[in-house]
Amino acid sequence: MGQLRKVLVANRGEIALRIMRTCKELGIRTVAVYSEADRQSAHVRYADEACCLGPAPSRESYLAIGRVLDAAMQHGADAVHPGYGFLSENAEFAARCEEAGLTFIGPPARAIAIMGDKTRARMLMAQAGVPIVPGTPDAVESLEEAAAIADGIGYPVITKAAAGGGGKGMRLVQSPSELAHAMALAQSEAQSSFGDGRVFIEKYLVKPRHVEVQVLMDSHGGAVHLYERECSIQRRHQKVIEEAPSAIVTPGLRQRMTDAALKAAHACGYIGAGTVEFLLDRDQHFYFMEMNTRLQVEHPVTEWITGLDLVAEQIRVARGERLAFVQSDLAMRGHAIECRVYAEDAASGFLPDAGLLIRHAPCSGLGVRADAAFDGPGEVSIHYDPMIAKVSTWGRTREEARRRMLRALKDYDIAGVKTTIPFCIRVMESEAFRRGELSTHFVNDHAALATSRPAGLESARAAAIAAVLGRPYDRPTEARLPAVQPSRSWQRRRTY
Ligand code: MV4
Repeated sequence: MGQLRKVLVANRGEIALRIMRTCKELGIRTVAVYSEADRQSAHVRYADEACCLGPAPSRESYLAIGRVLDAAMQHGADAVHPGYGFLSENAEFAARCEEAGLTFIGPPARAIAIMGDKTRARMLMAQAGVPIVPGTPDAVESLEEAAAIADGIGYPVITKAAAGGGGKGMRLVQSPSELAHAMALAQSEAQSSFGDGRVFIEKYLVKPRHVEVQVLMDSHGGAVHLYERECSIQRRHQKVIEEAPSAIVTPGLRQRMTDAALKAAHACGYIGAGTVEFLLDRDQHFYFMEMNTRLQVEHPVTEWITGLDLVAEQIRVARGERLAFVQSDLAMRGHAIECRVYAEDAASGFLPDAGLLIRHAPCSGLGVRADAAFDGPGEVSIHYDPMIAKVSTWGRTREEARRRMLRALKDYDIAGVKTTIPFCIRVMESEAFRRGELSTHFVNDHAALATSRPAGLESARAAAIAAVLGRPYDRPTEARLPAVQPSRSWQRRRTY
């Protein structure tokens, strides 16, 4: 069993703090890394030690493998936890950690590499008996081959990039006449996004749901699933609202999906915490979409219904310990919902906002958890993902969790940037959400939820700004609201 005395957290924001909290509970010292833009950030102040990686751009800081490894060596870290995003699914980084004698708190580099290539993953799943969407397991070599396959599976079909997810290289093809143009666009986008233009084709599923299964494997053959999460409410392939369990997964479907997820994990020699994503169609058929070889943003909803600390489990597995439980020891309890608080303006197509967070006091109370990147006012940077916090709630029932989320979001006291809080409130209040009528088209199908303002919230925001700026609050008119930082578009959007 490898003793881990000091862990370097190769990340920033809420996930860095979240990982450090568990490390402290386990008596493990922590090292924060930060860019110049994050010098004053909460995760830097919370860690036992800290190391500046370099300038703000991620490629010169959080993505700079050499600099992260140097920081780990300089501070005498035993292990590195990558969090999500950045280097968390970089097989080279995982391998170089191990080569440097550092424990990588994550899966083997080989498993990351396999699941990072979507066609390689699809072929492996097909061989392992995990359902994949009808189509080409491998990338198509020619337009003629693509046409023959599309004719075989029937239109509509969808193209996808072999080298990555997040919707890049995805083109819906309704008929044979559209195929050539769609393939050219898909290959070009895949090449520019990933440096790899390979594209494969699948049968297009109409309004599927995104249901994913959390798995946890140790290095001694121990393996459990930790049930499913519903993540269908997304915009531009970025999850916004997640819940566990899914409102429409029956016990029988749950058994089939969790069996398939464990099959997928075993097939790639997975160790650690991972997530197998499925598309679920309206006939309750499910198909492998991809496997995320990292801790997910939305892991708190699974922690709520299982009572487990997934970061602690990752650390125990990384130390070579056996899981302390088998599947029959585990049970779901209650229902959990998570809303992501992004510095984005839902009314303007979720364009990122950035600037000074002049007031930030997250919600709390029974069954409420706020994983926030800030412990007070601070700067929402244009250099990184604009997620400020995640609010998750637990209830004995889905309705109790929903009502608790509504109360928590309305209590969330934040001012200075536009956020997705009003959007999340409207989703929680919507009939479609209350009935569990979700699909991956939810945001498009309910576009009004992104624009109309909930009653009272605007005044609350104005009151918060006025309170901070010392202006007497009266009924604001748009013209008298203090000018909030102008929206500066945020260059790249990553999906986790
Ligand atoms: C699909 C699909 C319909 N049919 N594949 C895959 C990557 C993910 N970010 C979007 N993906 C989809 N793949 C087939 N064969 C619809 C989507 C999709 C989607 C899937 C899950 C969650 C949200 C989504 C939003 C738009 C499209």
